[in-house]
Amino acid sequence: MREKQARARELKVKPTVLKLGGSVITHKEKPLTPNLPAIKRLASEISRANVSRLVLVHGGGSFGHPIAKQYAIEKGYKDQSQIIGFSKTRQAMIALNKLVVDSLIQHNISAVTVQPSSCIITKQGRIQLMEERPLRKLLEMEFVPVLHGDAVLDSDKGFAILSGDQLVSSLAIKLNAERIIIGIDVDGLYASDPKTDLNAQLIQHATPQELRKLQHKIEENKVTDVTGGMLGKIMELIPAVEKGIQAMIINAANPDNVYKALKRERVSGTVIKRGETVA
Ligand code: IP8
Repeated sequence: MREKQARARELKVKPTVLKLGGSVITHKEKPLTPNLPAIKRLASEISRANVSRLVLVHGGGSFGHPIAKQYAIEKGYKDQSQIIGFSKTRQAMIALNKLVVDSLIQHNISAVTVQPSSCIITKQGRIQLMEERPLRKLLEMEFVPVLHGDAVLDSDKGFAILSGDQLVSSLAIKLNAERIIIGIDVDGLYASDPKTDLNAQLIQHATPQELRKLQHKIEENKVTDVTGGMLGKIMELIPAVEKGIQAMIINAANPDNVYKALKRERVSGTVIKRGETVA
């Protein structure tokens, strides 16, 4: 009975899932270098927005990716020399997560880390098992759970890298989220790389079908991400969007964008939703 009442209460406010990209909270080109002013600013924006039922996920940036790449963790277990790399990748993510959560707490947000590697197992890199009960309970009690891309155990490959984006999509579906906000370091999804192409065009609206069609046109950016470039990350959102959850991709490096998106104020970016587009 109590369980039922709690579930009913929980459904009254659907959660918002916000991802802070690794390229925003770290200096991507300098290994193990956080962007502390950005972390602090984002914590302040999240605090000001004061959204109830918020789930935060952050990426790996220059903490998770270079180490995971060095030891080819995303390829799964091949030999013993990778084992220490798995530990180092996990530890780097814990270090980055601590900076994020410390800053959130300093801004009076009741943030609590939920380490994905402790509650998720993947199969060929895809989430196979997730213990979500602690997460639900945290939300019910108005905590802000903070998860992150992680090095996780994999039932086929031994281990794998779980991207924050796959996690966002999966969490949004499991928790019946209202919407997803993805904060990256450019204004949204472009038809070509805006960092190298001055004429790159921002895609303001897209449906999953349109994204699939665009897939062959959009250039993958050649970053050091072991979890794929921008397009791969965006494609991860499709299962959630197909369930009716709207996803918005915004530039979190621009002050106040995350605040505005959380408050449902106008922000330029890419909106991905099911059905007809106006673009
Ligand atoms: O930055 C990857 O998460 P992402 C996390 O969301 C690691 O792709 C450990 C590389």
